Amino acid sequence: VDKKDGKLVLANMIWVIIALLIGGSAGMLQTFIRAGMFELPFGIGYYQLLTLHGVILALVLTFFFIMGFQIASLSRSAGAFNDRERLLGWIGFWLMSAGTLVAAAMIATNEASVLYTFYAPLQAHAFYYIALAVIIIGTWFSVIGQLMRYFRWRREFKGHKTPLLSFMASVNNVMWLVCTIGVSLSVIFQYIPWSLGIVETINVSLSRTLFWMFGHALVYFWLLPAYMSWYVVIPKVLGTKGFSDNLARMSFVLFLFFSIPVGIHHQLTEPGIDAFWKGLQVVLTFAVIVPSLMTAFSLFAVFETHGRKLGATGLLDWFKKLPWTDARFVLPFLGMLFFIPGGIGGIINASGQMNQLVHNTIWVVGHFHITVGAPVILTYFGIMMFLLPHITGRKITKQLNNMGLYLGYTWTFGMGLMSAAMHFAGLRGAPRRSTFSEYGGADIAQEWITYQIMQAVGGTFLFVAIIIAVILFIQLMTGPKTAEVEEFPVAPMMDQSVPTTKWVENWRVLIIITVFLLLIAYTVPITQMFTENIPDAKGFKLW
Ligand code: HAS
Repeated sequence: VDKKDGKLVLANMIWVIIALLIGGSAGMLQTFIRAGMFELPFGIGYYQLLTLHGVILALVLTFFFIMGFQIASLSRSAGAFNDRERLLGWIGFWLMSAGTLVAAAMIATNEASVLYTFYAPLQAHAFYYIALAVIIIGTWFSVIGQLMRYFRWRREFKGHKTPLLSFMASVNNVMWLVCTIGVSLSVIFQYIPWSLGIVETINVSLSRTLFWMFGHALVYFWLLPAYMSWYVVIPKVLGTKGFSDNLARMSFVLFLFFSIPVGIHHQLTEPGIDAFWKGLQVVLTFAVIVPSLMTAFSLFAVFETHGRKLGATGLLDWFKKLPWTDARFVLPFLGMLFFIPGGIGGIINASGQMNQLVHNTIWVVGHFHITVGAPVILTYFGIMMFLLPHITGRKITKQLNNMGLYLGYTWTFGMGLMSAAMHFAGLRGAPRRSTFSEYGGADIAQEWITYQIMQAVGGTFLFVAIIIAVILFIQLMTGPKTAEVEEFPVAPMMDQSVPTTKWVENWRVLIIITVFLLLIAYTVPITQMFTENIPDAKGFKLW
């Protein structure tokens, strides 16, 4: 990674560490409150803390990490940014930082206790929505700088296959530009005028639909950087080649197509959306599972071929040949293990009838902790293990590698316990987004208490893991400089020399298909929100 680009990457990563510490501490308190073991002092509200926890981890930590890692990936694979491209990255960084500080101030003063989904009719201070808009605009600046770097490479090396990492980052960036249109329209034309008192009412269905048009693509925006590492970095850490360049590109293209027209699977129990359109988006959701299955297949292929090269001959003994003492491998690998039940849970959620059982229960919270909270975050940790010393001119020492392993095991134990308890409690009906209550002595609520205590124990382990992580990351950046610098591992693919099918990098075609699917999935449901199903009552009109 180029030195000047490295500074920008590092600036983003420092936010990641701060967000981890604040958001993680809020998370531990959350589990104690839900277990009835702790009451918040100084009049701090439960939803205030929950908003802080969600926003700082799900939005702030992830956004800064993704910008930092993608800039590093482009600089590593396509070459250094030029001054203009890097400037866009810095403008993005400062806008995101300013937006984050204002949003944090609004949450701290209890002016924005609306959770990370900011569903209307919950209302926050107008500054909060403006701050969110500024954060999103900040990401656009950074993303455009990255796309300019990618397209400059294409111009300079006309006719050549683009570096895989740069292509992957660009898919994620284009997906981001398209999916943020919905939520931006909602924030600018609905939430800001409504919170300023310019209009009295807000169309709740429309705001939720525009949110989820963005909100589900958001989960893949988090996931794809982890997949970039699984496809490209992990094989190099093993000392082998990646499985297939073409398959990896195809899987990312499928994410571009199917990440956005699926948001209504978060609204399956909501009135105001026709069953046909819910059904269609469920079908599209099953399509977005395919690229994850392709990824799982590639990973197994890499692991097995690597083990066989090292002499494994039995059915599963190749498994033993994996580098079990290298934190750069173990952290993401633990994440992959979580993604097996995480993916199964997602498929359950997406299945219309089963969604009726789990929707709005704490099962869903369990689901997102074993998707974003484990595969994604553990892979981010694995990336930080090499990226921080790589940028600051250091090497991972044995002691820091071992700390990375402890981080992985503690996180896995804590997250495993907490999220398993959430899934089981959810199946017994425990609601999400609720503080401790005995529900008037209801028998069923008694059943949830054991699970709530398990969550608090898991939350405590996670907090310990966060302390390890923060100390580790600071040491990775500040230890003594070394002559030999940690590498940013990038593996060649087994089919490196095979040319890519032309249309896979024909952005005009890719964007047309993406927008076409988006229009098919959303035109009628959104039109109906203006024309039908809108009771003429305060709170349900457009404005
Ligand atoms: Fe989800 C709710 C459906 C994936 C995050 N999801 C959420 C929410 C979040 C979230 C944050 O259809 C809550 C939002 C809120 O606040 O209300 N989700 C899915 C589906 C998938 C899925 C179908 N979700 C994710 C990912 C997330 C994430 C990824 C974050 C990063 N989700 C839903 C639905 C809801 C939902 C409904 C709404 C629920 C409701 O009613 O509210 C799929 O993408 C999953 C596909 C994944 C797989 C797994 C592939 C496995 C791999 C690992 C291989 C392992 C190896 C190791 C190689 C098919 C790649 C091998 C070693 C061995 C030893 C075996």
